[in-house]
Amino acid sequence: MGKILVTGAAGQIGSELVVALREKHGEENVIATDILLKAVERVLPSGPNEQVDVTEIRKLQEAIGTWGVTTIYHLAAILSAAGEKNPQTAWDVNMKGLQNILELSRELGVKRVYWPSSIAVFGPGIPRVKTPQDVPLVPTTMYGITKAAGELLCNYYHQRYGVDVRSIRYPGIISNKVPPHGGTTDYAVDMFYQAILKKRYTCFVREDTVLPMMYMPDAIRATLMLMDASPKSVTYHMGHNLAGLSFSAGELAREIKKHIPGFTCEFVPDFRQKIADSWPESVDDSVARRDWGWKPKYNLATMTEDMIKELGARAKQGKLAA
Ligand code: NAD
Ligand code: AKB
Repeated sequence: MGKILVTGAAGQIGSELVVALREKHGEENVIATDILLKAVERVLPSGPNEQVDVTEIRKLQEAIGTWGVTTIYHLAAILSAAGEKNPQTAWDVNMKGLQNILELSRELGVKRVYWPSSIAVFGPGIPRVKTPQDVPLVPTTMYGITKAAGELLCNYYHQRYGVDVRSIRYPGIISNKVPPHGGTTDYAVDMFYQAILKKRYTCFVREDTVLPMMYMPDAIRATLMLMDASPKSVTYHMGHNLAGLSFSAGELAREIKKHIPGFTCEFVPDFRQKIADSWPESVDDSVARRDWGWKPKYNLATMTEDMIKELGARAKQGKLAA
């Protein structure tokens, strides 16, 4: 079989997606790459790993050619909060990286490409509850701009060159293996770590802030479902809306308190509040449900229970650090 290349593999999603792909396709068939080789070797100690900067087209070309890559999961990116601190870098990494991947896929005949978009494509002036799939995309962050432009670029490469590129507008992803960094939805993960380690947390968005979120097992399952779907059932080559859970920061704190009664949370909004306020509270994912059978499994209660079980077990072994 052709090999699978994953970029940005050391990150929050890559570190778990690579494990799922290696389980499904065989360890030797999935090449995990990241700009940080040491980080990828630490989180994915077995299987082929390589240092690849996605902004360097020659290095990418060499990796795709040498390994005989037929499928790419392109995850490398700068996220929303980090992108607001350094918009130029966010543009360079997110746009140049995606263009390099699409161009090489066209040139070298890569059969299928996965590229995640985000709820960050949305901006003000649209319904914030059950945001429809097709609304004007007017994001207010550089990250959101790169995701909206990236969706158009994916659609262009599909229509013009037939590149089979597929995409999901991930909500904020909640997970317990590699902590997130540089995003606006990070508080929904940080809260768990701090509740377990210190029994208190200072949350950087208001208590009533509601955002769409998803537990990692659902996100991985959705990604594999979309990539396995037959080309006929994938009618969309821009990002698919995907709903999992929607809750306020206060509701999450109260749910955690059910398991850790002494937990206290205060809410001290910083610059990320403005980003959160520009995003939907929930999205309408009927296209993904209709076209490739998407349905989430986790709700707030089951996700919280599982997070606390996993992180609590690591804390007991002295292996948990935020
Ligand atoms: P992350 O920040 O945890 O990981 C990104 C990885 O990319 C890091 O390991 C980093 O070292 C690497 N990277 C950065 N610049 C690079 C470069 N020039 N070349 C190669 N690698 C580089 O991000 P994540 O949360 O795992 O997100 C993965 C993808 O999913 C991104 O495209 C992100 O926009 C998207 N997404 C994530 C979420 C979420 O909540 N985690 C939500 C929506 C969309
Ligand atoms: C971020 O907060 O930047 C990401 C995202 C929703 O794209 N988690």
